[in-house]
Amino acid sequence: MTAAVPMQVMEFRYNWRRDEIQAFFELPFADLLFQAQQVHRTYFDPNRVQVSTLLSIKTGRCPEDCAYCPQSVHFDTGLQTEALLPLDQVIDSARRAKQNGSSRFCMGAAWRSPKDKDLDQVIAMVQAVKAEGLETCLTLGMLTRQQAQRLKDSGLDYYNHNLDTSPEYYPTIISTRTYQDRLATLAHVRAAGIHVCCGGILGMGESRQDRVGLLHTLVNQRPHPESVPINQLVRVEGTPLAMAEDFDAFEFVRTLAVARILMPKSYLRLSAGREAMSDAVQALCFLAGANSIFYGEKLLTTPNPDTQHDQALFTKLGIQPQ
Ligand code: SAM
Ligand code: DTB
Ligand code: SF4
Repeated sequence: MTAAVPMQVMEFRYNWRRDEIQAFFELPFADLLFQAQQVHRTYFDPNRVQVSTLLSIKTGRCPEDCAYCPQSVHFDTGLQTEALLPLDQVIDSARRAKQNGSSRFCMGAAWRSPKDKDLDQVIAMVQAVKAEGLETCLTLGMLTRQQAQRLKDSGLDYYNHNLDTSPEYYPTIISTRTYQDRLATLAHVRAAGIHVCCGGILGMGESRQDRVGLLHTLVNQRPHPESVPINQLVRVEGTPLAMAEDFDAFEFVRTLAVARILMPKSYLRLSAGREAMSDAVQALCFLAGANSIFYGEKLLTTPNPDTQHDQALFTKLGIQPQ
């Protein structure tokens, strides 16, 4: 007999308790993966993976002090900084991403929050990328209600704004903003009618309870975020987390599986950290319910597996990118 897990797993709930979420983490690995597969197969084709490409449209010199981030002005990471990119460079990158098979183009800026005049330029980028036949996603930091509405009116499909970890652990990672600030922007994005992309980072020295706490916040949002990126910390020299311990691959896979069970219809993105993962671990991530990745040899500033390697992995696994 497998451990008892409530049968309401197949329902959509927004009132999960932390102890219930913890119980999924404690299941034997095979039982957890089996449940995650059952949920996954109810809502998705298990052999299809959505593919997005990232572009850093403004790089470095960010005033925030996120302990994981190579782009913070507080840490010396030797990063080459870059002002907001010209529109034609963004269009060139979007065209290449489409040729490589990406269906969504995500543009990220190292801002605490955009100024209204920055937004004018970013809106032109959203419109141009959409005209290339790609879905659009932005991640620009905190937004006001009015800014979120302007982005919606410009046709933006997704906004990425991560909660990163539990509310308790958050202040040890970032001191320049609060969890509540993050939740407020997420509420503005949701109210404007933009699809929400919201997830976190594993491997920052947090405990399993913090991973439970992150999922607890995510799964009790109604509706669930449409897209949930789960990043493994990319350790960058010069950041306070450069020397973080190796993160256990099984705990990474477990976290994805629990997320899949609790947010059955959300796209779960196996995000940063794939460069440090074997193909076998990535295959387990797909088995646990991950169904989206970033294509292309760079994330925002750090390396990602090259597209040919990913295409070979998909062929080996019989996965169709879309
Ligand atoms: N500045 C905006 C913000 O923080 O919302 C947008 C860009 S920021 C780089 C986007 C996300 O990348 C962060 O929220 C964080 O979750 C993730 N990230 C940044 N550095 C990372 C790293 N070294 N490893 C894994 N994920 C990272
Ligand atoms: C997300 O959750 N991961 C992506 C995307 N959203 C913007 C960013 C990962 C960044 C990794 C560090 C870097 O390349 O600078
Ligand atoms: Fe700035 Fe975003 Fe990096 Fe934090 S994660 S330092 S807000 S670019």
